Amino acid sequence: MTQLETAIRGGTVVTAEGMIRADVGIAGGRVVALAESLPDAARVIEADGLWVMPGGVDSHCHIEEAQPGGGANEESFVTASRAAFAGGTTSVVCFIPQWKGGGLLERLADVEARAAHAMLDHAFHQIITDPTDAVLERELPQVVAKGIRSLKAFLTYDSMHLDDGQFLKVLVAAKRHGCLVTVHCENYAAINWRIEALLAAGMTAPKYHAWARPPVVEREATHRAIALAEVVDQPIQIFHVSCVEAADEIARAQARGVKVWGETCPQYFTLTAGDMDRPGFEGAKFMCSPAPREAEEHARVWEMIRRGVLDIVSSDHCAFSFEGTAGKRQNGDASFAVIPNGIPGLTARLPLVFSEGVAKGRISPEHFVRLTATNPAKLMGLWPRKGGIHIGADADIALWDPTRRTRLTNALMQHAIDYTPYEGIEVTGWPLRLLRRGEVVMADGEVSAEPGSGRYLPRAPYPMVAPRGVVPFGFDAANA
Ligand code: DUC
Ligand code: ZN
Ligand code: ZN
Repeated sequence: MTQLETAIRGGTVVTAEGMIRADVGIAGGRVVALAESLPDAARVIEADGLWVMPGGVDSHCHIEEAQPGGGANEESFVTASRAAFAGGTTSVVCFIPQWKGGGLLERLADVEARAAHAMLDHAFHQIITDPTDAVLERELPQVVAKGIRSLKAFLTYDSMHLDDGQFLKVLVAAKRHGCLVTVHCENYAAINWRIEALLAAGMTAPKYHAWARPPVVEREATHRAIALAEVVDQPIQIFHVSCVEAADEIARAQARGVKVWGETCPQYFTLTAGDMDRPGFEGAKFMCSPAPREAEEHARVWEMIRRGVLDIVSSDHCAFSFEGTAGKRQNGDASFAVIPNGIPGLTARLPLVFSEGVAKGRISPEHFVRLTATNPAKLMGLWPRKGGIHIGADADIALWDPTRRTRLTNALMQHAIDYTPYEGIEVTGWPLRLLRRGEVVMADGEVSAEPGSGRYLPRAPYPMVAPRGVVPFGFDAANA
């Protein structure tokens, strides 16, 4: 047998398929042995009473994303790595922006330079906001050649939204290049119309963020995104599904055989529209898009998770501090329409899914692993290297105490942000230790990785995002 560098002994290994009592042997940063009992290794980690689970894969995080007006998200690749490790996550997929009127390649170079400081392993989605022929024909092939195999489309926001014609162009380009398309689904015109009316009526407080973008605008855009993807025969993932109305659209399409996947986030089963109505300006701390819904929606989201309609839980970590020049209050107590959208969640994601899901008996431990590690790794083309504990996989392993109770505080998040929307929530289940490629990068909350030790994860073509070969009248307009 290969000489073991590390043996994790005495724990219960939890994977997407099952739970078994097994020791895990690690060499060269990979899992090389799974056995009832392993011989001594250079280092032995005792895991009696603990669950040995794959490190989390968070396939939707905004990290150090540069802004057109200068500056970048407060969360740097270093602080985000610390936050992720503190919560049991070892890999992320984050974003390369495109600014309207600009190209892809200059932004790619900038992101690569920033990500060189990461401790996390990381891959990228390419955001497309301006799908000109030059961008799609000359630049996109170079982006794909770098191993970037998912494109992100926004159907709302002034600075990012695509109309139907532009969205179709992105779908076609993705189909030609073997990429997944991920989509932010909300109706642009309807939201802007409601924002104008709310502001004109003097309804400016943070809680009106939810009033501006009710579930129907999410449902409509989800339906339209799926329909257009179906016309092109291009697989898509619907990002951050907040409500059953939108999830129902996904379920219907899945039943027709369409290749569409649904992601949700912890904010949609823990936060509510009522949180945005907290006294003073506090509500801004809970503002993200889509907006958190009424409390009754939480059980419906869980039902969609249980059914497998929503098969990934990401954080959509898109963090702005409350105070400070780039924060939620950068414009003072201004209207909801100018408060930056997004909340931090990289650290809290796994404990919240575990606590609300496994500890409350809504899902099995195996389902937890699927939602938070295996499914994102598969859908993003990172499997079998990431997302599981099997021979040959990177030894990204979290040791969980499934019974430990923890009250969430901002200090525990270890991010660069001055608040957490989850302050005070008590969770059951917590990661005590984390290995990234066999190296202990977190022990009892102490993060020890070196900046720059994270690896970029280029993605090769993968069959999961291949088109079905079903197009209207058998005529493939994307390849005519
Ligand atoms: N959509 C995202 O995907 N992330 C942050 C903000 C948003 O609207
Ligand atoms: Zn979005
Ligand atoms: Zn996002």
